[in-house]
Amino acid sequence: MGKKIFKRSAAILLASHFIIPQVFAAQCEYKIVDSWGGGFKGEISITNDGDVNLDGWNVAWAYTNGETLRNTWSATVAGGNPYSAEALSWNKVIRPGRAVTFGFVGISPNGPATVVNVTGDVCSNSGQSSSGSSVFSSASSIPSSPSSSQQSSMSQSSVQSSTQSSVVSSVSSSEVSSVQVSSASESSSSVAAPAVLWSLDNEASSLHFSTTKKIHIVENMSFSRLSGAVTAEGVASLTIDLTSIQSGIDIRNTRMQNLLFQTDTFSDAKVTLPIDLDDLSQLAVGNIQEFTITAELDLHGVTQNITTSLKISRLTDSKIMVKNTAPILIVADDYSLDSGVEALRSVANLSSIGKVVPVDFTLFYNAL
Ligand code: UQ8
Repeated sequence: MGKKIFKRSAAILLASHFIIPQVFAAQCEYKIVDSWGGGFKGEISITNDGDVNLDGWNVAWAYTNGETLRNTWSATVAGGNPYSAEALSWNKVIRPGRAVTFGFVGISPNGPATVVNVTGDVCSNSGQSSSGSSVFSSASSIPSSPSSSQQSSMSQSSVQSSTQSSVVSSVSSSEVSSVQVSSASESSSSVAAPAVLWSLDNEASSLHFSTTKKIHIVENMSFSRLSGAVTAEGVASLTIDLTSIQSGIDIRNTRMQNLLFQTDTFSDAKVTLPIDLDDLSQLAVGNIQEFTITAELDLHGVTQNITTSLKISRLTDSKIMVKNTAPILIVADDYSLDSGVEALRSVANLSSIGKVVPVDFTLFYNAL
């Protein structure tokens, strides 16, 4: 049924393509969101300024000052220099007025990282209407929320309204009409952020982890400031304020913030995942259900997927509890935390510090 609608609307679009020239109206923007000695965190956003869905995107960019990328997220990034990025299954459709953002961490050995141009079919029409027309689909073919069976992780920031007006690149004025090049801030004024349906209750929620030193000494630590939401688009999130570390010793809190998490640059860790709101709506008050999920954890500028099992309990109509079924094992090296752990080991004069850290949480979400 859905396929029929899709085929019909695709046929209408195809037919209309020969009558009305297809307008490409995406702005591709490269931004440096953070930088530090020899490194940087960047983002590329693609904002659909047209009035039909943009279905599929692929962009490219090249560095001129020796920058190279180390970690990327929310896109399939390929190449050395130039680099290219292709949409993942969950973020290939960009609705009118919406933006998709993907990110990366890189090194910049020759001084501060530079802002570069982004190119791609979706970034301008530049006479490529035939290849470009295939990336637009009718709005009716787009599911309203991601399916829980999608294995790729979803970042809340991946589908968002863009409020940035800085450094819009790749849509050169010679290639596009003035209609297409509206600024991202202009387009964002008419775009509402995804509606938040559930909000994390920080007072009730907790997240603990255990550390090991000198082989046998295990200690429990936690974070006291957690926030998060579940949106109408089916994206659940958890943000951990890393400056709220509770290690039991003040000087240790400070050292872990400065030397390990580097909170001046990476103040939060963020977990995001797609959830199936329809599945959850079947969960009756008093019932518990186990789900296997894949989430994205963005920690210390590195994003990794975590697949784990969660127990979700509906406590009341307006309160849901989420617990991990088994400890989630975080390996410090996977998030480029190994040099920080080594620095702490040496400052504290310890013979060893374990690099595998079990994490447990109990989260409560209240309906808004
Ligand atoms: C409708 C409705 C509401 C539905 C909701 C349904 C739903 C499914 C919601 C989803 C909820 C959700 C968001 C679920 C999340 C799922 C997942 C996958 C969560 C992942 C959580 C996670 C793993 C978070 C990471 C937390 C984190 C940042 C932990 C820190 C880990 C590390 C690496 C710590 C380093 C510890 C270390 C090595 C310390 C070294 C150290 C030691 C040992 C020491 O002794 C010492 O003192 C001398 C030090 O000195 C300073 C040390 O540094």
